[in-house]
Amino acid sequence: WVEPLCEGAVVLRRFASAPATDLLVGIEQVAEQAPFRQMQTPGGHTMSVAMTCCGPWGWVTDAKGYRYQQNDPLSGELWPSMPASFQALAAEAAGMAGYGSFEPDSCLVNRYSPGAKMGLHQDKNEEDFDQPIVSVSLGTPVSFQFGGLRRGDRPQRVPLEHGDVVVWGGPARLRYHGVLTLKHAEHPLTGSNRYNLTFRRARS
Ligand code: MD3
Ligand code: FE
Repeated sequence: WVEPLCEGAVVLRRFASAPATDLLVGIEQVAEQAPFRQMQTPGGHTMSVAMTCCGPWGWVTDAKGYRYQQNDPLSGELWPSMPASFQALAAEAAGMAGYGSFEPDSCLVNRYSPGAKMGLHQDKNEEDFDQPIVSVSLGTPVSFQFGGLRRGDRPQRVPLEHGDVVVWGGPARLRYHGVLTLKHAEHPLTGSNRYNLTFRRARS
């Protein structure tokens, strides 16, 4: 079940199914300290996805732009620490995809409710594009899209379900990607929500 998606990217189907309940407890604990919020894009739009972060660096967006910072702008406090189980899962998944010694210093937690989506974008606020990104899907299914290195490249669609883990590195690291509108569905562990954990190395 190590399924190549394209050069540099693999899907580990259901890899996070067994630890899913622990991961969801971890998300709840993170959200007690740093609540989910819908951030503003630099263009003045409110994101439909609600986000929070854990680990030393958190990804934020506001009128000033997209960036990583060590403090939660809502509280001014450091982001909650990354649960050890999160870190271990991310490193294990990266290892299975051929990226050894992945030590993420940032975990962005995305919460999609029905109707939420994420437009095509590149993840390029990190310092070292040689480090992969690991993404863990939990809850209701969604259609993920990934394109090429140029915005105009026609994207492919990949269904992502509860427990699926994707590792993006090498030539896939800067590919455009996004998430189509979440449809209404029910999952026993998350209700109508989908969660995505995105593990990154923000700083070298
Ligand atoms: C492909 N999140 O938070 S993770 C994001 O499902 C983000 O919430 C999506 O894109 C989500 O930035 C998808 C999958 C992902 C992450 C990074 C990538 C796919 C990627 C980097 C390069 C190519
Ligand atoms: Fe992304």
